[in-house]
Amino acid sequence: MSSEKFYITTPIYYVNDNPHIGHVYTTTAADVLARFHRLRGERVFFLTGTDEHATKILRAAEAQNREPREFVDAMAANWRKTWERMHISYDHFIRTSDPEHVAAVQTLVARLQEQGDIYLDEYEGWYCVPCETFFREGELGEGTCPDCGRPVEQVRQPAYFFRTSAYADRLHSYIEEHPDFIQPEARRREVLAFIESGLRDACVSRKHPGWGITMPGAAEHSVYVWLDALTNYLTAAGYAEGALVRRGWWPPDVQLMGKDILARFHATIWPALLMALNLPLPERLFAHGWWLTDDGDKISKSRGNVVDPWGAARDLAEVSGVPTRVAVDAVRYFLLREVTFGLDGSFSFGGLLGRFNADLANDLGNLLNRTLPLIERYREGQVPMPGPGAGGLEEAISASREKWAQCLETIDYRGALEAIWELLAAGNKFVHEREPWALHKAQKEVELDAVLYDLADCLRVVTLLLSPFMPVVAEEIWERLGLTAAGVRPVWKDAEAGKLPTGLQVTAGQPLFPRVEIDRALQRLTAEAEKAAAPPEPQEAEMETISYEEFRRLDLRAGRVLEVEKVAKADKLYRLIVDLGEEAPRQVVAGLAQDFAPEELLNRCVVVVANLEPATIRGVRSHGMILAVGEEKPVALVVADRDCPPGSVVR
Ligand code: ME8
Repeated sequence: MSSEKFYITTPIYYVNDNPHIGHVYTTTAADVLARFHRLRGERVFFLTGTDEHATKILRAAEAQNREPREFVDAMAANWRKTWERMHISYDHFIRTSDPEHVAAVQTLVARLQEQGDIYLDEYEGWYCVPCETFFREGELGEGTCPDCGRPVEQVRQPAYFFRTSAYADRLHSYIEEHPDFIQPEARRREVLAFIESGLRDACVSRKHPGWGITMPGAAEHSVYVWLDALTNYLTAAGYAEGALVRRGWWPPDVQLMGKDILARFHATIWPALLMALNLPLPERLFAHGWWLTDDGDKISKSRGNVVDPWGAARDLAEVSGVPTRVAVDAVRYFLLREVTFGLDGSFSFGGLLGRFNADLANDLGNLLNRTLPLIERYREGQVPMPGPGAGGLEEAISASREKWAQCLETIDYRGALEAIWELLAAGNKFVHEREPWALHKAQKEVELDAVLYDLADCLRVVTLLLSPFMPVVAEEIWERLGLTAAGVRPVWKDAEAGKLPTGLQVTAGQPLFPRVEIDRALQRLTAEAEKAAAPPEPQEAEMETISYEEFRRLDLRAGRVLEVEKVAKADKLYRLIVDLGEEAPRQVVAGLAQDFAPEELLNRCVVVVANLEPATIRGVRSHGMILAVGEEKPVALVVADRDCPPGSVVR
């Protein structure tokens, strides 16, 4: 890793839907590394953005009757908003529809055409739209996409190909000779095996759907969305302007992504492209695992089982009483602490609350709530002079800092957080053993000064080390320690014992992390969710009349129920997957669990309010409402009396 500059990237995300916890995971992980390198005083370029030319995006826009341009503009704005809310400190947000990027792709493709690395041939095979991936006959799993299991479309058309095969041997040797290039190790071996199984030339164009970047010199073809997307890393570093060297970012130091897009794309086509362009390869590709739902399904936009990270933060804020900004930091913390980076993990709100109580309210909260109030009580809020006997936590501080830095250099977030928590444990043990209250009672003022100084100093180092993970919380503690008012900036070289200026005025304030009663909190959220999902109360009062135009604003559709399952710990709620004839089936949460057994709902043709504003109910996203009749329980379901194609309009 270069010591002067640090270029880090996330994948650029498809904008057919809003971000979910998986995207937040990758982007937060990148954010932590970016902040870590900034803390060390390096020049950092942190890139993220949106991938906008996919077929599924065109279809999502069409499904909403919107112009693709207007649709992607609105969606890209949502993604930026999410990154703002999640405290993501990106340096550049790239969109594949940026004119600068379109120019970069066309320059790159034209150059590869000229040198014969991109050539025209005929493609015959299959295409999976949700995965935006080409497959050959033998690669299909029972006639469906081998990656996601959904139906594929047959494609036979003249198409352009990139000569990946020509670089296979070079790439294989490169990966063997550079063991750090692809991580974790298990993924590196998978990639080597994938290359050994034979790399075919990649199809890099599609028949132009009227949306996407046009192939240079071939107006009837558009550039395949993956070639378009991968180029973003070059665009942002100055490729189109011929400024790659001048800007000095190239090559990326770390590229993060999920394991789904490593072997087929980032570890093969991508480095092969760079080899063809004679450009240095990224220093390191790190593929992390998947966040799964409680029942082991991958969380995915296309599958509709989205966990909304902002919703989770808001729920946490609601049940704990902390400001949402603090809750966001707690979600960031949870994501990187819960699972070793590289492995799969499963997300549950109860798990988040558990860590909130144990790690934040207890361990971090204890050190805070002991140190600052004691300084207020015994020293009128002024950090005392250290004097003789101070430095009792010096060893713990230096061990923690070393481990933390080493872990972050090797992209081990969990290890880095554990290092901080070891220091917290040492700090809490120190209070317990030195008993500042007893020193006060015995009027051992010099010793008390030393203990209070050491504790505040320890808290300062904890805050520095925590700041890449929980930037808002770190700012808050920094302020309470009086460091902000004293104009002290958090810098890496100060992560040592004894660097706390004396005479600072500290403020204890309210506890940052009040303990949450987990069972009560879950019950409360469930009750609210049930209320939100319950059929509306029948209206006694006379209803206002509405015009036909007003009625037409309701988008009522026939939907086929594909899956039904109970929402965990919610007696009345079902999570249903409903086919509305759209590209991806919808997920709807409905309060029908006490009225119907799942099999009574399965395959029924129900009526859905399709344009109801999506809501997150108990961390489960619900998009649409199923209509039912009646005040009496059980309610009756509104169904079509014969089979209708999903998506049919109800008038
Ligand atoms: O693949 N768990 O975009 P995408 C963990 N546009 N991470 C997850 C996840 C999950 N359940 N689901 C998604 C694309 N991710 C392309 C990339 S790059 C040149 C083009 C994260 O919107 C993970 O990083 O489908 C994964 O690789 C990425 O989101 C896929 O996002």
